[in-house]
Amino acid sequence: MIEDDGSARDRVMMARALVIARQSRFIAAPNPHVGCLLVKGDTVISEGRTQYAGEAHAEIMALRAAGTAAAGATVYVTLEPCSHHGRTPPCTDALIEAGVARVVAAMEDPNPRVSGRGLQRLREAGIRVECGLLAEQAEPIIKGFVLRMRRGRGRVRAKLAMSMDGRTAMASGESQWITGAPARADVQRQRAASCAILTGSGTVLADNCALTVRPESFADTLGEAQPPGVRQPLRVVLDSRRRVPATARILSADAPTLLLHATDAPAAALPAHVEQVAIPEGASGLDLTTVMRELATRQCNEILVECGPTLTGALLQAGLIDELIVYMAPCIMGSSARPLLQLPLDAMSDKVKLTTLDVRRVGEDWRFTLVPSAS
Ligand code: AOF
Ligand code: ZN
Repeated sequence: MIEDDGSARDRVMMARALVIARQSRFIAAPNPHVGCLLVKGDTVISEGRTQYAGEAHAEIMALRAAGTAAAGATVYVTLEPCSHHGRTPPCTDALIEAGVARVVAAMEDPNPRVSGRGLQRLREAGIRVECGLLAEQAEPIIKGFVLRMRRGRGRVRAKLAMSMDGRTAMASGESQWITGAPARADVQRQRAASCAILTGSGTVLADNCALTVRPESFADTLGEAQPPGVRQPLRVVLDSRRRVPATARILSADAPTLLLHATDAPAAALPAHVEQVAIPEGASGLDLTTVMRELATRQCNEILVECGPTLTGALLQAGLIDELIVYMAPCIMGSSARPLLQLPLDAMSDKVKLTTLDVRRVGEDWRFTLVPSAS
């Protein structure tokens, strides 16, 4: 029994709802992953989390599991319940019909079709409504969705792996492997939680990478509730001259692939399942802002960049990277090996400033999460 005015209980319940929300991060996109709890007193009557797009939202899952016991319950939900008819009917209507007494939401839904209307509708139905509890934890877990709703494009994170001397490949291009198995499994998890994996033709030609999600490599962290079949993110290849051969692993049929090329690229006979879109060219290569716009139209919340130093450097310089995820391995690759980024700078005043969000050890390697400064 938690003894106070109820606010400690509210925090505990919302913290649990956030845990449940995270369990849907591999399946919910382009929907935000949301967690929901129905509670009476200190007892959790049911839990629900967002299913695949077009299927039930978190609140509906929790209501279904509770049945008639939902009447009079308090609802803890990590995002404002929706009030619109999207791929599914409004959660607000289902909550009202079930007769819940109180709704505690962590944050408003940034979707302009909802944005406060869900909370208002619940209040109008006589339900006690509060919003903002643990918002500082709720927003980061659906950051890509929030950015897509607010600024029109999702979150772009660039993943890099380097040696202690900041090298990412030998002069020959050989780069397998710099980091150990735990770090590579960590990348698999990042991929699985992404809507798109962006790379360049240089990386594809050098590594013949598949860039698919292999759930067996991180099965230990999938959670018991994980439905079978993790979603395969869209593989996006920037290949202005259409140099990637039809036999490349990245064009395999086991995951969707979008090949972006220049308008005047030579014709190529690629497998029919590979979607090809022409993008205008910028100063060097495809116009990267247009590339990101193309991904926004495809409702990509989370975009993981896994490419070589040239494209990563260009994206960083264009201000299109929101976060760098850098794995640093305890090895030295020497001075003829390739650098982390192709970004020629002359003066100390030109240096790109980064803010460290997180540093942690992953197996024998270190993972830095960094945000480029605005200026
Ligand atoms: C909720 N609970 O679990 C989620 C919500 O097309 P639909 O019907 O699936 O609606 C998608 C929108 O619903 C999505 O853009 C976001 O605004 C909201 N997501 N809302 O009540 C949930 N995932
Ligand atoms: Zn909903």
